[in-house]
Amino acid sequence: MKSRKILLGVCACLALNSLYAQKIHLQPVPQQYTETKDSLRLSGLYRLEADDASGYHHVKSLLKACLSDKEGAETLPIYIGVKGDKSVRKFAKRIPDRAEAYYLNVDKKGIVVAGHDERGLFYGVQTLLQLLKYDKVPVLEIKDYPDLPYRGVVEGFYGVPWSHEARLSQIAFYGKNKMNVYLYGPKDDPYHSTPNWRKPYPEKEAAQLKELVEKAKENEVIFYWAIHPGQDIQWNDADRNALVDKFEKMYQLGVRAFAVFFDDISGIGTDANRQAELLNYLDDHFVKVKGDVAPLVMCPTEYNKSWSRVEGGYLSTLGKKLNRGIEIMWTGDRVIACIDQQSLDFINPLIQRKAYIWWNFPVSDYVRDHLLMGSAYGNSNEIKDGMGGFVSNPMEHPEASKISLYGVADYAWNLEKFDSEVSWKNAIKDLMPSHSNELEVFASHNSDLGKNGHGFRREESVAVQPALNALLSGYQQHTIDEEAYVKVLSECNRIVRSADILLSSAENRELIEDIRPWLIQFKLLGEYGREVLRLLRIDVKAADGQQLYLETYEHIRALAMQMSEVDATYNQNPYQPGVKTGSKCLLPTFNALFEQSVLGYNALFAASLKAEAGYTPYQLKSNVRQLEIQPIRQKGKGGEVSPSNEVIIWQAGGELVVSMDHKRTLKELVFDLGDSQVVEKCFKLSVTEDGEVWQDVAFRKVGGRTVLLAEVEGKKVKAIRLKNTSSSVQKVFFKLFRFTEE
Ligand code: LOG
Repeated sequence: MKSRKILLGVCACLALNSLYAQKIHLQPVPQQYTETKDSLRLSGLYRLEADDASGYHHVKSLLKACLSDKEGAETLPIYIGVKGDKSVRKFAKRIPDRAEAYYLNVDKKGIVVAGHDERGLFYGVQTLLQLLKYDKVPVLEIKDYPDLPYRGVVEGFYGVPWSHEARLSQIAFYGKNKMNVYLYGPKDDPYHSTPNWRKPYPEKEAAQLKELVEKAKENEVIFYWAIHPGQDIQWNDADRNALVDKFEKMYQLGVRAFAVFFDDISGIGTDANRQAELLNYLDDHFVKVKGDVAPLVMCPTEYNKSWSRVEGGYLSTLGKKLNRGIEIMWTGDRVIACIDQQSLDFINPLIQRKAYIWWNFPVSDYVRDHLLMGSAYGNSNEIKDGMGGFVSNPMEHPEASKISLYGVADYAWNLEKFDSEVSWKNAIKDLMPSHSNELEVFASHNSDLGKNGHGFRREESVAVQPALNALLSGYQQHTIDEEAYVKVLSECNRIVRSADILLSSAENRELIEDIRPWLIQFKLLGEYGREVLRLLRIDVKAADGQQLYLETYEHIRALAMQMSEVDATYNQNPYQPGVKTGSKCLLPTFNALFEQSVLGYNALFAASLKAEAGYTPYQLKSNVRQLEIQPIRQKGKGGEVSPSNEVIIWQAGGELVVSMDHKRTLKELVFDLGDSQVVEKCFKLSVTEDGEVWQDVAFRKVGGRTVLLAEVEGKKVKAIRLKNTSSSVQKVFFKLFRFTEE
């Protein structure tokens, strides 16, 4: 076959010419990388050598970014090809014999990128593009391949689905970072789930999905379209055909990979035998018949260990009955969990295949007032042989999710070399090259989830935490730890500066829009901290000390009020409304310092300045495991238990008790467990005035089909109790529990 020569010219990005060879950073970290002491100054002039008939248009177009029409200059050849192509024949033996592998060599004679297959070639070229950003590189050789066959993202969260533009940008990002799967399954797309899964997409959405499929192809990403039919599926021919018809419609839009999700459902849809029969039918009569469709992926109803074995046999039934090639998803020991060898040792034998991990991070649909922008740490580095795939469920903020998705890409490609901290820093640089320092400050204080029903927490404010602790404990003993004080103060300054710079940065506007309310709040938090620190220093016994103290005190109260206004104004979703930032270490420490200082002042001057920050009048107790740490919060004149996304396994006798700090007069109480008939039959709602004698309260349906209104108006109560009084486990949702006071 004749070789074709294409001239490539100077890359604009190569104009910089440093004197020193920089340390090469490649993402994800390659499996085998060898460099010699020799180095090569990249001239920026290349010619492409590829087999004429090879195609690889999407691969070639990646390199075209460097095209120039300058001819005649001395050029360095870039040989690209796939095993079997003439252009890379000499290197065939050096390509690792694994799917998606590539071989890359850079020396004075030229550059070689040889893929095991087309995707491998694509990945090799991605690595090359990273190298070409340096003006000088060592003579080097890379042999690379992924540890896991499937790596990527499941858009599987509740809340506002990603926009079309955001998805296009995501898919390009996956390609760049060598992730090969995007599973489309936003819970709030009605055509994915009940009630409209049977219906075809309207024209506009269909056209957009088609475009996504094409974008995915260009980026070597397998576009999986998932359906979530379990809440109202009837196990009959009509529904089976409806499902096949829907798949067929999606096939016509170009989709060549399908998934069926049975998570978070109750009722007859949860039957393992029926689910397996349906999946096998789809496998035998759709996937295999088409011939060009990827292996099916399914998400089971019992998708984590804490729910399995409730009725026994669900997972082993799937394991036994599901066709071998069908992948089974798994979130680990709990809904939100990290994966280790033990978790795989539990699940893999049961399902008789390697679990396809659905990692519920950085998803924030159960803590929507927080951003999860910390590193992707916590999964074992030694389990590459135990997983069939690894996909991450992100936040509804697409751009902000990229920090952890970058880490996921890094992890799933090369588990043993994954360093979450290094990867996190690189991700930040990648997202905002010119303002990475500021973004790092923000992300380092916006990573924990706060108290939540899943009990999943993350590190936050790690670097400044010792100083915060030292300052607080010193102050509690009436001293100021000078070193800690300076550190915390400079962190406050950094926070204010970073927030300002990011808010007005022209770089990555999509990201700034994702996080804008949190940036506004973050700036206030920095100012608040700064003023609290100032307060600690005021000598109240000096001439104008008291005056200065009162002024600063007033400023702090004003900042606190502005923070609560931001919390009550932005991000007002009905689940966890509001905007929390620095909530793990910074805010609690500032609050405690403030309180301590004001109490001291009050004692000294017999004053009565308000000192408390964040007092809550309600408390929740439950012996239902999924509810026991569910947050409760004040909402207007009343309170609300945070709703949950999943099905609650509510044991016989299990109860939820909301108690009040003192007797309060109720006006209204509404609650929703998803199925009002079950509630009427199996649950009792009661209230107590003295904390001892309980009195049942009647309730009835209002408005929506499942919302119940209790007759509590005018009742004086110390506590409210909802109890499963039937003699069996009830599987219910927990969509709403809200009361108001008179
Ligand atoms: C859902 C998922 C949701 C996530 C976090 C799975 C398999 N399903 O509790 O849609 O985003 O947890 O809230 C889930 O995780 N249910």
